[in-house]
Formats: sequence, structure tokens, C-alpha cells
Amino acid sequence: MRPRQVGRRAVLVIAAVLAAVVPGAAVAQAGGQAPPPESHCTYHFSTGETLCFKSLAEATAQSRDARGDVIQATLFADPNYGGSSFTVYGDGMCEKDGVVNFQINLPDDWKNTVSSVQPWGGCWIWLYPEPDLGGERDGPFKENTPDVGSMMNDRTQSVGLS
Ligand SMILES: [Ca+2]
Repeated sequence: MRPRQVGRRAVLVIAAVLAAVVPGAAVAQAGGQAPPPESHCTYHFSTGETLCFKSLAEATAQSRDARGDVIQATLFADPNYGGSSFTVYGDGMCEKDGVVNFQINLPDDWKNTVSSVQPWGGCWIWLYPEPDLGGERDGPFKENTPDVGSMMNDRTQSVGLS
């Protein structure tokens, strides 16, 4: 008998906690004023490291990182260079030799997200709908592009730089 009572009390406590939490969550959602948290991260080709910052300005403050990698591209989650950003530092400038010089598979939280892009370091940006430069690509994006267009919007999974 006793264990049963304890069990029932535990259930009541959990129900009370849920009742306290859920209305608060509903209110926060209904308010709708808080923007989604943005991240401004950099990927460093030479080390495989990803570092995150509070702003795009901080993320791109160094034109070369500690290993000498240069900025090659910045990808944005929203059109017009808005929302979260993902900046790629790679092992040198791109060469105009007709081939993709650098490539990166986007991390899971960046897949199917990119809506605008900025090339750096003499690179052109190619967007691919599958990892490892798979699928029918779009590009090259040679200049700042506030809207990558309907073909690749929110579909990019890997990026080539040429
Ligand atoms: Ca997007």
C-alpha cells in the first residue's frame, strides 16, 4: 500500500510542475516578440574547428585566423545577409583555374538553411543540394547575393569554392 501512495504523490508533483511550466511557455510563444537566437560561427578548414561569436562583426574581425586561413565565404540563414551566419576560413585564396579549390559539407544545423551568400578571398561560391558536392549545383555566386534564388534557397548541404 505504502509504495503505491508514494508513487501517486510523485505523479501529482510532476503534474504540478508541468502545470506551472506550460502556461509560461504558452505566454512566451503568444508574445512572439523575442527573435530566434542567432549564431555567428566560423569554420576553420585547417583545424576543422568551429567557433561561435555574438555578432558577424566579431566572427569576421580577423581576415586571417591563427593558422593563417583566410575568409573564403559567409553564408546566411536569411535573405539580405540576415539571421545566423556561417563564415568559412580556408587555406588560401581561390584560384581561377576552372576547378573547385575548396569544399565543405555543412554541419547538420546549417543544412537546408542558406538563403544569401557573400564570397570572399577571390572565391566563387557553388551551392549543392547534397553532401560532398552532390546533386545539381547552382552558381557560381561571384558577388554578394542577397537571395540565392528559388533553386537553392533552404536546400544547400555542401559548398564548393572556386
Ligand atoms: Ca533560409
